[in-house]
Amino acid sequence: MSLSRTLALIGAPTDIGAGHRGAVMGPEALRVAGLGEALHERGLEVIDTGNLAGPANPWLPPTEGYRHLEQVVEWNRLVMEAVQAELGKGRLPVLLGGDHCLALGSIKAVARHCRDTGKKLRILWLDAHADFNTSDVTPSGNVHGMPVACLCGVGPKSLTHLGGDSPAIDPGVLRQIGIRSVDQGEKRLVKEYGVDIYDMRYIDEIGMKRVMEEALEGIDDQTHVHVSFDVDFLDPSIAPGVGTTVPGGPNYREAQLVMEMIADTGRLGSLDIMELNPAYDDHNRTGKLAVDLVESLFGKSTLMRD
Ligand code: HAR
Ligand code: MN
Ligand code: MN
Ligand code: MN
Repeated sequence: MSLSRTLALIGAPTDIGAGHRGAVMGPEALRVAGLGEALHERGLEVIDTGNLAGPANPWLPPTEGYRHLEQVVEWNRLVMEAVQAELGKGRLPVLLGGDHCLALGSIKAVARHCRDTGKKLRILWLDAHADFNTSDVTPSGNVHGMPVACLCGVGPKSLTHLGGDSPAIDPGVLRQIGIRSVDQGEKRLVKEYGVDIYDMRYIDEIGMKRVMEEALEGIDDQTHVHVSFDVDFLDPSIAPGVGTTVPGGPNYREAQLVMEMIADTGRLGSLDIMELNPAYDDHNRTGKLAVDLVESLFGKSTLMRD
């Protein structure tokens, strides 16, 4: 990672795609936990672009399999435009969520940037969930369970065609790590689309080091690595501050190793920090842990190996 990189923090305060209220407070909790200062101390230039201003959450039941689709589209459009603008300035965008439906807008912009600059895209999706639901199979209608499907071209046209191109990505660029909650119909879809999933069973069996070696294989100096970090990736015993905890996630050291090994590639080009929900947290403990892990993602522990 070249330390001359300028990071742009983009706040997206909304829980429009979630099943619990509270991720709307995520960006501020990350700031209060010292995200900007910690990255600045790492020698990076950090510009906080403030918060995007999208529609309020009307908190309605699903219609035709989606909750708040119209507002989800609008928030994703704002995110896509903001991420695109920062990439265009040569900055590394850091999206502060907000719920994970917004990864659609973020990755739409990143995928286009890669096409325009001839870079190879690799997406590391750190999550307890596969987020590959559709309106037909979703148990909830919550769009934060659908962004990966939409990115692969499966979903409502207003999301799959956001920004004009569909599908945004080939499923082959995805590596999902930490997965342990996949709904019945969703299982069939991830198999059909061939999503590369490193689930907790596989992590238990071969260990995080080998998992990451496999997930990072093929990354070279022409690769743009995008990390979509859903904080519910982490075990709830260390990260209670999310709406949808799932037991049996990576522990502190496993999560650090994930971040350290990504840092070692030197190819991180964009980042989402999603689903932090201060309403469920304990004195911003999960926010502080997210900051600690993101510091490692930007090379905090690399000096120890020099
Ligand atoms: N799979 C469930 C659903 O679609 C829960 C999805 C929860 N998703 C997130 N992001 N919190 O990963 O409703
Ligand atoms: Mn997610
Ligand atoms: Mn999740
Ligand atoms: Mn790039």
